[in-house]
Amino acid sequence: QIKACLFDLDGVLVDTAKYHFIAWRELAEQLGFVFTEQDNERLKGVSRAASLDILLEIGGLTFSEEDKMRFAEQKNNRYVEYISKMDSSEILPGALSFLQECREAGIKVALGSASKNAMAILNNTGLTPYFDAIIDGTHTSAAKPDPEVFLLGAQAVGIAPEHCVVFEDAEAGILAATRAGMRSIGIGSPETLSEADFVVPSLAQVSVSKLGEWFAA
Ligand code: B16
Ligand code: MG
Repeated sequence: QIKACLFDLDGVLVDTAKYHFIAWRELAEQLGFVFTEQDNERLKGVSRAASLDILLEIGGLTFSEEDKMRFAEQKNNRYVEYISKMDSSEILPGALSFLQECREAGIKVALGSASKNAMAILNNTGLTPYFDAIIDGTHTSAAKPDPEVFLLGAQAVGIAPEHCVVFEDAEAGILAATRAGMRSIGIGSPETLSEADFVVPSLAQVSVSKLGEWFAA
């Protein structure tokens, strides 16, 4: 039986991937190469530092740690500019009503995001009050597919991993859920999220009664 829902942020509750993409593309342009939307897929769910390493690999460039820190900071400043303008209209379809439904059903709700900007995004979109616990990139030491972020979330809401379900749009996040001993629902396409227990296009296809059907045991 499901007693807690753990949500990834980017790609599940809000579409911040587009802002990450614009900010990374600007950096690539400045460094003299083209960064495509397809390249951007590789950065989903990946930490900021690891994202920069992938970007530089695509550009075939090597830099000192000092330069890399500067680039990461520059990208983040641009990203923060975009997310500072976000509001509730950028919450993805089905997210708000499902969060509400979870609360009414007494199911615990936690965030498990790699982002260090998660608090600003939740506050600007008005999502903060829906969460019993918020675990983000400022609380973790290991990135997905390490299960740390979800294990901390489960611990914070006091629910055992076998009663938790994770909602994720990234393959690394689904792996993290499995390694945490939790169920998982992929948000996106079944091809990229083949390890998930179930895959749906968005949270609009999810409800508390569906959870009961899917995870009856
Ligand atoms: P920041 P999630 C992840 O968020 C994004 O998917 C990923 O593209 C990003 O690099 C990462 O957060 C770090 O974000 O630079 O804001 O710390 O999907 O785990 O909610
Ligand atoms: Mg994500």
